[in-house]
Amino acid sequence: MSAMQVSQPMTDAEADQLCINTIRTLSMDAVQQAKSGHPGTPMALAPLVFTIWNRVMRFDPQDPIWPNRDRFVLSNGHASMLLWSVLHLTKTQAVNADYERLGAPSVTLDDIRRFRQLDCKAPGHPEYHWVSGVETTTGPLGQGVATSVGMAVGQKWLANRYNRPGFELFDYNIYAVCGDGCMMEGIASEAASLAAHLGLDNLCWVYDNNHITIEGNTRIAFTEDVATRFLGYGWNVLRVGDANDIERIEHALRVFGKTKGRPTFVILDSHIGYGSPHKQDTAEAHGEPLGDEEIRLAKRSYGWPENEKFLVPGGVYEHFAAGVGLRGAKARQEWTKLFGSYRDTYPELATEVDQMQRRELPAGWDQNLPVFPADSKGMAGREASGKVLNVLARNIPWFLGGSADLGPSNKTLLTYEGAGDFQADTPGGKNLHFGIREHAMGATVNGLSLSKLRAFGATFFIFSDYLRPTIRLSALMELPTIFVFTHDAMGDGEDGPTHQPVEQLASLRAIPGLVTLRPADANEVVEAYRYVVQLRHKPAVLALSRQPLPTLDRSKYAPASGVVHGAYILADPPGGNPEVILIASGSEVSLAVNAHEILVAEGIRSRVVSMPSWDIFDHETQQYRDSVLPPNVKARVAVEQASTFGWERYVGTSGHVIGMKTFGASAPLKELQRKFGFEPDRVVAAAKEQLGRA
Ligand SMILES: Cc1ncc(C[n+]2csc(CCOP(=O)(O)OP(=O)(O)O)c2C)c(N)n1
Ligand SMILES: [Mg+2]
Repeated sequence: MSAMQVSQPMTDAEADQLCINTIRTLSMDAVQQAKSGHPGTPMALAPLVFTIWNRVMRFDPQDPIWPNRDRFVLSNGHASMLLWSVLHLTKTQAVNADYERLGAPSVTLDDIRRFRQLDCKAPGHPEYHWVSGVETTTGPLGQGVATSVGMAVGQKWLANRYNRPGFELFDYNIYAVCGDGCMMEGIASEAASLAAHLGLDNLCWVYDNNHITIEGNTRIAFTEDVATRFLGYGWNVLRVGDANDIERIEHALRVFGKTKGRPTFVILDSHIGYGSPHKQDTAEAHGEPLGDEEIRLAKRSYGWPENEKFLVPGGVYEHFAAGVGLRGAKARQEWTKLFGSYRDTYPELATEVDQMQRRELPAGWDQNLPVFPADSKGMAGREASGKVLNVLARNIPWFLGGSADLGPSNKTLLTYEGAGDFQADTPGGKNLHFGIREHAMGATVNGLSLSKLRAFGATFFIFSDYLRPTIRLSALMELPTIFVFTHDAMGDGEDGPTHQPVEQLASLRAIPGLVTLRPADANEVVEAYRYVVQLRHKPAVLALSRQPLPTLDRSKYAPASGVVHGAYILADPPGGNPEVILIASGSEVSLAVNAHEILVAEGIRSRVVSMPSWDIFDHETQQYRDSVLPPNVKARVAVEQASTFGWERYVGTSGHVIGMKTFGASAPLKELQRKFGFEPDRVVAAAKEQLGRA
């Protein structure tokens, strides 16, 4: 179409093409202006994204968080200009963290002009929370598609619990677009396998089969038969041989809509950098600006005014308004009306939906949380955790989760009457069985959190490494996902160093915004959960012991409610005024208490600080922190069965840290404790040394 025709009356087909070319040219111009970014894939996938959004998706740009909207996930997040273009052209509105509509566009043309610049709403990759209309943060390849599986599980669960005859409250679909990179990443394989097992027919992935990645043609590294692979998983596999054929694309999406009992995988053959005479089908089109001259040539091939930049021709906004805009508004209005009468008929259920959407907890969420009596034999952290999880899952209808095949070991099985298993034919179950797919588990629980459910995922602490990228993303997205990790130190002795976490605590503590908690006894486990469940915008990791830990006598020592401060004074010498401070977490707290008793008996004024969470403590006031760790008390010993890395911040450069400087070893726990110095005598000796009384 020539520039002249732009303002003329158009046929629908012309308007479609105009919209598609607007997405293409905005993307090219933005990347060129930023001198960085990925133009080629938006040029190729503009017809796909146009078709999904303007012809199929049920999404109201006026309310991008309407609960029954279809979800769109751009798993090949480097092609973010696709999303910024379509959010802009549909005039999607901004909402804030309190879920209020701001009466302003989510992405302006100015944002697109400032693509990839500080504070603009068109960042390098899609960022949930930062730009309204982004359903999940993507960029680490494979994460988007895997997270979409959690969204699909979430929809199934919501539909099962809240839909009633005549009230289809939740019947939305999830569309994810991905590229070769996503297909190569292991997480996508785990997630695809799980999705097919669970029969998630609300899930559609479209694979941009362009044979190009950064290093060149995929023949250098990726020659498998992807279609056969997905057939093997049990997906419905479709193929569209021409990424410019929007009728065929629409047809495939309609087939997806009718496919029952399995997810749909659409292989879309495309040409990266479509329309660029010298860059099409090359790796250069992937991640480099095209250059001014090449942009002119590409625009010429689209029939676009060659020298116009950031042009949105007349009719484009209108065509989106008449497509997704009208369809979405109508769907949302109908839904809002439906939900109104649902509220009259099922007030309790409607209240649940409201609370969930705002990440609030139902009344009575903490009733019946256990209190454990003092017991020197005690209880394992995982054991106490299992009891708490079962109470919480009962009290909070939308609290659910599971383990990567370690449920009996993690003690995460929800065993109360009616908890049930989540399977294709029982989508109301609250026990998720992720199989041995830790990475997909992390993405799935994130997808559930994005769907406003409260979800937990569990495995051994050592295998947190297998899902670490998803933990990081939950923190980046500010999602209240809960990660339950048991066997948190050397407690599984005989399994040896492959199973003994050393550096995991330090590395998780380094993730901004993540709350890591390592409770000391059964009552600290309860308090840790009490804290975590109330978080609305932060993920949490619970590191729990395999072996029994003494349940501390809270009439003698401070109450476990101190957990809420991250660290608290557990024990002080008679009359207070400590001269040495012992700081510990988890299983080492009772060890510190034993050492403290010995020291006090010898007339040494020691204090024990239980420090389940650095992160929480660091957010306390200076005054509180100084009251727990008085700056003038320099004699300090930290004890933790983990890497010593970072403990200087609490013990100072002159303090002593009893921790791990090597990997562990295979032996009974008692022997390991002796070998690595986790015994009261060693703590006592270190304290005396600190005081110069060794
Ligand atoms: C986990 C991960 N590894 C590596 C990268 C860096 N990276 C970004 S895009 C890309 C190539 C992706 O190829 P493909 O998915 O085929 O995208 P296309 O160029 O076809 O759009 C790579 C390696 C990344 N973003 N995430
Ligand atoms: Mg590719």
